[in-house]
Amino acid sequence: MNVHTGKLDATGMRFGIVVGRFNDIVTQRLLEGAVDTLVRHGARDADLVVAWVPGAFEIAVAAKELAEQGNVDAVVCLGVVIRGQTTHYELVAAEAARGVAAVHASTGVPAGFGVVTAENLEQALDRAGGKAGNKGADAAIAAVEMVSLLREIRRPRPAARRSAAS
Ligand code: INI
Repeated sequence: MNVHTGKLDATGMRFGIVVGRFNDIVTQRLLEGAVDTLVRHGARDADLVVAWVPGAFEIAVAAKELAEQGNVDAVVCLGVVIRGQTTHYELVAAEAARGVAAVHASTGVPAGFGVVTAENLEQALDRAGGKAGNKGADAAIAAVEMVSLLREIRRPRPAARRSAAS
C-alpha cells in the first residue's frame, strides 16, 4: 500500500498571500498569523509575496494571477466577511469560497482558504489570533501540507520489479 502524506516543512517553498483590506483590523492579524506560521515552518521571508485586494470578492482573481505566473508553490487566501443587514454578506462569502476553490482546481496550485465568516466583529477577532485560534495560520499550514503532499504524489517512483516468472 502506498500512502502519501504531506510534511509540515516549508523550507524552500514560495508563497503568495492574498489578503482583503475590508475589515483590515481583522485581516491584518490573519496576515500576521499566516506569515509567522510560514516562517516558523521554514519559509524565507523573501519567498513570500503579499497582495492586498479591496475585499474578499477580489481575492480569487489575484490568487489566480499569482498561481498562473508560476513563481509560487501555493497561495494563501485571507479575508473576513461579517454578516450585515443585507444578503450582500452571503454573496461575498460564497463568491470568495467558490473563487478560491476554482483557482485551486484550475491551476493545480494549492490554495489555503483563510476567509473567516462571522456574525460580528468579536467573533471574527476570536478567529484572528483570539480564543478560537488564527485562521490565517491554519490556511498557511494547510498550504504547506498540500505543497508537500503534491510533490510527494508527483515524485516519480521506481518501476515495480518484474517477477522472475513473467
Ligand atoms: N468584503 C469583505 O471582504 N468582507 C465583507 O464583509 C464585505 N461585505 O460584507 O460587504 C465585503 N464587501 C466588499 C467586496 O468584497 C468587494 O470588495 C466590493 O463589493 C467591490 O467589488
